[in-house]
Amino acid sequence: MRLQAPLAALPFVGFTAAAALSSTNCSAAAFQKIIDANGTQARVEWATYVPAGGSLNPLNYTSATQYPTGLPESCAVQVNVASEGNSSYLVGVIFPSDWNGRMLSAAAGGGINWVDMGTGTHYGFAAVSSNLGHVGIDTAGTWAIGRPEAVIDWGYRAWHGTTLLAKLLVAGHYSSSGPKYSYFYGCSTGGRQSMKNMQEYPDDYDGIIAGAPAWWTTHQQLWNLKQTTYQAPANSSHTIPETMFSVLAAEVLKQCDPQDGLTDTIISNPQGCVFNPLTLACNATSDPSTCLTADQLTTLASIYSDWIDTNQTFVYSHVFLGSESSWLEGNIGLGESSTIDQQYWFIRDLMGLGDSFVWQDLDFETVELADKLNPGNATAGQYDISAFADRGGKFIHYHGLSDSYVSPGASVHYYDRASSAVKPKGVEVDDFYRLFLIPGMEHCFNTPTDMNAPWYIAGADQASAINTSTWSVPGYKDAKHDVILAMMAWVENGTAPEELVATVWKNISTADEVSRQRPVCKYPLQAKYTGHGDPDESANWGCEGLY
Ligand SMILES: *[C@@H]1O[C@H](CO)[C@@H](O)[C@H](O)[C@H]1NC(C)=O
Ligand SMILES: *[C@@H]1O[C@H](CO)[C@@H](O)[C@H](O)[C@H]1NC(C)=O
Ligand SMILES: *[C@@H]1O[C@H](CO)[C@@H](O)[C@H](O)[C@H]1NC(C)=O
Ligand SMILES: *[C@@H]1O[C@H](CO)[C@@H](O)[C@H](O)[C@H]1NC(C)=O
Ligand SMILES: *[C@@H]1O[C@H](CO)[C@@H](O)[C@H](O)[C@H]1NC(C)=O
Ligand SMILES: *[C@@H]1O[C@H](CO)[C@@H](O)[C@H](O)[C@H]1NC(C)=O
Ligand SMILES: *[C@@H]1O[C@H](CO)[C@@H](O)[C@H](O)[C@H]1NC(C)=O
Ligand SMILES: *[C@@H]1O[C@H](CO)[C@@H](O)[C@H](O)[C@H]1NC(C)=O
Ligand SMILES: *[C@@H]1O[C@H](CO)[C@@H](O)[C@H](O)[C@H]1NC(C)=O
Ligand SMILES: *[C@@H]1O[C@H](CO)[C@@H](O)[C@H](O)[C@H]1NC(C)=O
Ligand SMILES: CC(=O)N[C@H]1CO[C@H](CO)[C@@H](O)[C@@H]1O
Ligand SMILES: [Ca+2]
Repeated sequence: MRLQAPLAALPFVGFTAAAALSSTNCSAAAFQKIIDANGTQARVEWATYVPAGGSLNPLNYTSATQYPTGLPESCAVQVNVASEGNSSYLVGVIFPSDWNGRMLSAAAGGGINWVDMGTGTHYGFAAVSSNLGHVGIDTAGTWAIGRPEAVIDWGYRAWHGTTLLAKLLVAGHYSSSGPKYSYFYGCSTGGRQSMKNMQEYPDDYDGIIAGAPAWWTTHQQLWNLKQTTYQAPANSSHTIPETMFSVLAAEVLKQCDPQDGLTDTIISNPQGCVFNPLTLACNATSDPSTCLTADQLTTLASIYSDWIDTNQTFVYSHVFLGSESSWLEGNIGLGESSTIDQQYWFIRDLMGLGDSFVWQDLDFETVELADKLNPGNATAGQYDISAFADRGGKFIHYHGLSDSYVSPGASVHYYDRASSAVKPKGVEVDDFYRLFLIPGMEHCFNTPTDMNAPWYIAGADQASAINTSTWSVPGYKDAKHDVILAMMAWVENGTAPEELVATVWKNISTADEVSRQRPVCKYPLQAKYTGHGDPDESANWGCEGLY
């Protein structure tokens, strides 16, 4: 299904599919000509024609789950952009022949995010991404050692440059005046990228969609190590053992599920749950693998508490009740040194404290130093985003309440602070910025098996959980169910999203038979069952005040 109505409403002329497809247009030379005429320092590495149904695999992945497949007929290009000193970054753009007149940037993951770009082309977007100047995901920092220019590119500079270059190429390739509307979506570190861009360069995009954003880089990365230290060293008397994780998840679900008003396997309001961990306390007859000792209960209390440090300084929010399903594979883990090693990249390589820094050294001074250095100015911590509101920008922010990698509390913190910061500027937050907390969603996608909560809203990294040739919400390609279409409706039509309907299917691989759908309400509202009809149908729910 194509996006018919909005296309028809756009006054785009001067572009035909045939024009975009001529071999002269989709050649490295054609793109280099556009760049040179602009005086930009950038070199086209390659351009390639993609036939309808084709794939694009520039990183030579061996599994089709890692690169876009089943693309619409397109032209793709990769450009190397010179930055400061000897640093440079890569920009990728896919130009679908059947262009919708708009641009969609997909935040970087481990390099150019070809998968989410591919998703964007199905809507008709010219799709853009960047590698931000380094190879590898943000869990290794060796690329940053001794390269302050590269750290600035990563922090914010490469995305601005990428955006300008992409707009230039879109104008040139389609012989147009450029994209009529530009959007940016990303999750996790990608959510940070989109928020940082909005804060520094409010004119770049009309709409920003940030999922589970790791926006508070300096505190976020230190907290990820802090989480691991609660369990360290491995096999201590205070270490919660592997066998306890599922027991704990089940007990939290048992206690918190009904407290939100409906026993439906979903914890809709984890912050409103009064959880009593003593039901798991060991006694004389307990099986030691399924109970918690006094020391382990203390560890649990730390995990569920905000990181408050010297002088009552709030450093970072805790994980919420209902996030236990991802603790074992995630940052909390078992206190093993191998898990801790993955948390060092920011402190050792970006802050420059080197390999002699060990987890026992983490303290409030580390936090103060992180804030002072703020490597690459990466923290997207500007709360006054009224400049973005004033230029007509819209911001949709969402976060899964079962996320243990980035605390949903950090998202609430940002929203609350931003609301207060824009008010004195005469800006009402609700007019341009809405936060959606998704009950039972883990980090960016998925839900704990036992909860089976609706989580899919076609956000960043979500469509590829179905397969790499799908897009939007299969069966529900509309602004109620798809956050990208919701954003377009808000920016282009002024229709603000009051709620988003999230979906979970019986089988995510086929995404054919819906298991449950439910509205996700804008913060601080919460979805409430009307009391009539099937609770697995969104029509039987409404949004109500949480407080
Ligand atoms: C992928 O394979 C092609 C063809 O063998 C090669 O030219 C290209 O350099 C490879 N790309 C990467 C990132 O390894
Ligand atoms: C890049 O520049 C840095 C100085 O900023 C230098 O240390 C490094 O050797 C240079 N790398 C290359 C590949 O030229
Ligand atoms: C280069 O492209 C940018 C982005 O589209 C544009 O703002 C600028 O005016 C262009 N410069 C020239 C010399 O064409
Ligand atoms: C902790 O104990 C488990 C089970 O006895 C063992 O497999 C693991 O190697 C131990 N880990 C460390 C770091 O000692
Ligand atoms: C002892 O602990 C177990 C859980 O480990 C619990 O099921 C049982 O009720 C407890 N017994 C008493 C007497 O508290
Ligand atoms: C804590 O607060 C006291 C009293 O205001 C101040 O003197 C001290 O410097 C603070 N400590 C830190 C680490 O900021
Ligand atoms: C980082 O931000 C600070 C404060 O706004 C500013 O003074 C500094 O120039 C910035 N550094 C870079 C590399 O952008
Ligand atoms: C804008 O509203 C019109 C009329 O309801 C609708 O047809 C169109 O799809 C909307 N555009 C977007 C981008 O949502
Ligand atoms: C989901 O569908 C896929 C593809 O048809 C199939 O291989 C898989 O077994 C199914 N999973 C479940 C849990 O039914
Ligand atoms: C991908 O998922 C979509 C939506 O469920 C489906 O229509 C399509 O057949 C799937 N493609 C592949 C290659 O599995
Ligand atoms: C940028 C560019 O070269 N655009 C051209 C693409 O091809 C069509 C048809 O050949 C031309 O009309 C465009 O100017
Ligand atoms: Ca419930």
